[in-house]
Parts: sequence; structure tokens; C-alpha cells
Amino acid sequence: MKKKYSGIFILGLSVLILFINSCTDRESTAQKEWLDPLNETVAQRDARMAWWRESRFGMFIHWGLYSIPAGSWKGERIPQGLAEWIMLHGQIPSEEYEPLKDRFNPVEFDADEWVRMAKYAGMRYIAITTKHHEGFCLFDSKYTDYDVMNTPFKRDIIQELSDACRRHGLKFGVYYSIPDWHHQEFPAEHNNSGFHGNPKPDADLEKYLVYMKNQIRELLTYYGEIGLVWFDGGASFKNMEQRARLLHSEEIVKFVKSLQPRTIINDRLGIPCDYGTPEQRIPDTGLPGRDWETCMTMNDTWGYRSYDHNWKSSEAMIRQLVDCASKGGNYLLNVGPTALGEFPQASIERLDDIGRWMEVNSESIYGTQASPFAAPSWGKYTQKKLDSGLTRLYLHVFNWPADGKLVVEGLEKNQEPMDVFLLAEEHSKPIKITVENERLVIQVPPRAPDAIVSVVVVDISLR
Ligand code: FHN
Repeated sequence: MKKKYSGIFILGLSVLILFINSCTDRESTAQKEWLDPLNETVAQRDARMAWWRESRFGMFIHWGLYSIPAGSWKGERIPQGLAEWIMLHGQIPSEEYEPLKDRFNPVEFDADEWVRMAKYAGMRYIAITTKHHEGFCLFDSKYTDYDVMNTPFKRDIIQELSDACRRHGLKFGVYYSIPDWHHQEFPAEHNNSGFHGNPKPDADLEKYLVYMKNQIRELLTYYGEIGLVWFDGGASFKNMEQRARLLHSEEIVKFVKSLQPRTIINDRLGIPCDYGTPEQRIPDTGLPGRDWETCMTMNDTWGYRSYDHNWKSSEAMIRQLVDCASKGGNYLLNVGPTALGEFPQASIERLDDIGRWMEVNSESIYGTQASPFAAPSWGKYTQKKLDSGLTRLYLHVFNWPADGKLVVEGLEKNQEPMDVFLLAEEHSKPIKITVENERLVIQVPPRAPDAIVSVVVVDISLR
């Protein structure tokens, strides 16, 4: 017998449905909490993220056909914007730009040499552009001829670099551009400022997504363990909500995980996924409660630009690395190789400087967590828990006290440290600690062990 429902019941049900919808709307307008399609437990996710959190420091590599023009076109400098966007900034049609592939022949490319430089700098993972917005692929793809196998070079760069990472113990990650200025089915309307090298008016995003998923399958099938996928949107789509909706991003994540369940995914599909990606900036308070990674150029552009000499100092980048770690984040520092396959000399020198600092101080970066205290006036704190139950505080001193008195801001005077030493000197020289005006003061030597950042270690029992 068909059940009759009272008017009150139906009214109540409608109100309930309206309330749920309003919540859902509110949730969908806010950054919807990421519901992992695999219903991962916190413990499972922590295990999957462990290597990435331990690493704290990686290398970004932006390399493609744009390294050939290197910021100039037909003898004219195109200084606006980013070097890897020269096709757009120069409004270069595909038929003029794409023949660059017939000149791509990076005869100096040496994957082991690149990985050795990253490893010496203290970087624990590499993420390279397998395909940037220009659409050219640095890997052998059976879904396009616009790839490295159809150039004079004829070598699968992604294969060589992923193999070299495994040989040297670095995790390998792939950057993949969502927008594609070459593929005819990526609609120009969804590109930044509606650009496409060879626009097809009735381009069908769904057809492009088939191509994109086929290439994702290639990358996650033929190149061994892929530690992370660095999707990038390049200002495409109106906003993240539209990007996630039109890309069916949760389906893409499920697809990636169906191929390699442990692969870490960033937030540029338009949904939170595993970590946030502040770009060219270090958030004042980090991204509390969330994994995050600042990506940063060494000069002003990601791809190689021959006349961009605005290089950050090694000091500035070491301090950025410390700053990220002090807020619980990772630092992904970029190199833009030349058309010959070499790192710019200025990049090599900086990687070398950073490596020398990391040789002495990497313990204060790897595996650390955000500081338990606000940053002191003279530098940054990082911390890690010791097996003993003590907390090891790493005091990164940017400004060494001329009077030799380092005030440990944030610690209560009664929190007597159990051990204090200079990381550069281990326990060779005891360091005195006193209480002055209710504050803990470390008597440090007159000369800083390191001109850029010196690390003082304080082991303490934090409740
Ligand atoms: O448009 C890209 C840009 O070329 C570069 O790849 C950066 C790196 O994070 N991502 C996009 C801009 O946000």
C-alpha cells in the first residue's frame, strides 16, 4: 500500500534538504575538504607523505623548446612575463614556434650530472616539466609527434633523468601542464588570455582530457616509481572550482592512484589533494594544518632566459629554505637549463654554496617540523622530537649577536635546556646558558660559525 506522508513531514523533509544543500553549497564555495577517493586513514597518509615531509628540499626543473629562444624572438627581446611563456607573450603561431623542435638538440645534457648537483645541494627530490604549456613533451609519447623523440636529440629525457634519480637515491617527480597551447582540443578560452598557438574554434575539452589521461598513464607506467605529480594550471580556467569541475579532477586523482597509489599530488588540479603550492612566496605563517611547498625561481623566470641576470644570492635562498622549514613547509628551488642541456653557471654556483651549508647543517632541515614558538628577532627555529622524548630545537641565527648573548625568545626561564651546542662544532665546545631578566641567554662565541646562517642546538623538555 502506498504510504501517505503528512504535510508536516514533507515540509520538514524539504527544510532538511534545503539545509543540507546550503551546507553543501557553502562547502563547495569554500575550499571543500579533500575527501581522498581511497578513503586513506591519517596513518596511511602520513606513511605515504613521510619521505616528502622528511625531504623539505627539492629541485624544480623547467625545460622545453622555450630554452632555445631563451627570451628572444626574431632578434627581439621579449622581456615581459616568463621565459617559458614566450609563445604567448610573442603571440607566436604554432606554425612558427613548433619548428623549434627541429633545433632541439641538447648535446650537453647529462642526467647524472644534474642529479649529482641537486644531491650535493641537499635536494632530496626533483620535479621536471615533462610537458609545459607549449605542449612539447620531454618524453616518448605515442599520443603525439610533438615530443623529444621527433627532434635531432631522439633521447627520452624523462627516462634518463628518472633512471639517474634512482641511481643516486633521489625521488623523481613529474610536472604536467594542464593547459596545452599545441593540442587542438584544448580550448583557447580556458587558456590564460585565450591564447592557443593553433586555435580550433570547436575544441572539445573532453577530447583533450582523453589525451591528458593517456599521457599521465604513460608517465606513471613507463618511468618507474613517480614520487609526485606536479600538475600545473598556468592561470587556466576562470577559477579553481571551474578547473576542478571541468577537468573532473577527482577522477584524475583516482586515475593517478589507480596507477601508482603512493604518488603524491599537489593542489593545482583545483582540489586540495596532498599539498598546497604557494609560488614565489613563503606564507607568513606557512599553511597551518596542511602540507605545503613554496616553489621559487633563482632569478625572475622558470625557463631559461639568456639576459635574466637578476639572481637571488645563495644567502637569500639558504634563508628561504630555513624559513620554509621553520613553518613546516618544503622549498622547491628551480633551475632552467639552457638549450644545450646545461644548468646556467649562476645556478651551478648557488647550488654549490647551498650544498656547502647543507653539508654542515642539513640535520636542522631534514625531518624537522614547524617551530613551536614564534620566530625570534634574530632568525628562525625548527624542531624535531628525539627518541629520548626531548625536543631538539634548532636555532637558525641570521644575525649573530655582537655581544655574544643569544636570547632564546619564547622559552620560559624555568625550561632549563638539557644540552646546548653549536651544530657546526657538535659537542666540542660547551656553551654556557644563563638567565638574565627572566630570559634564557646563550653565551655564544664572538664569531658566527657560518656567515649566512649559524645553527645553535638546544635540547629541552617541552611539556
Ligand atoms: O604558468 C606556470 C609557470 O610557467 C610556471 O610553470 C609556474 C611554476 O609554478 N607555474 C605556472 C604559473 O603559476
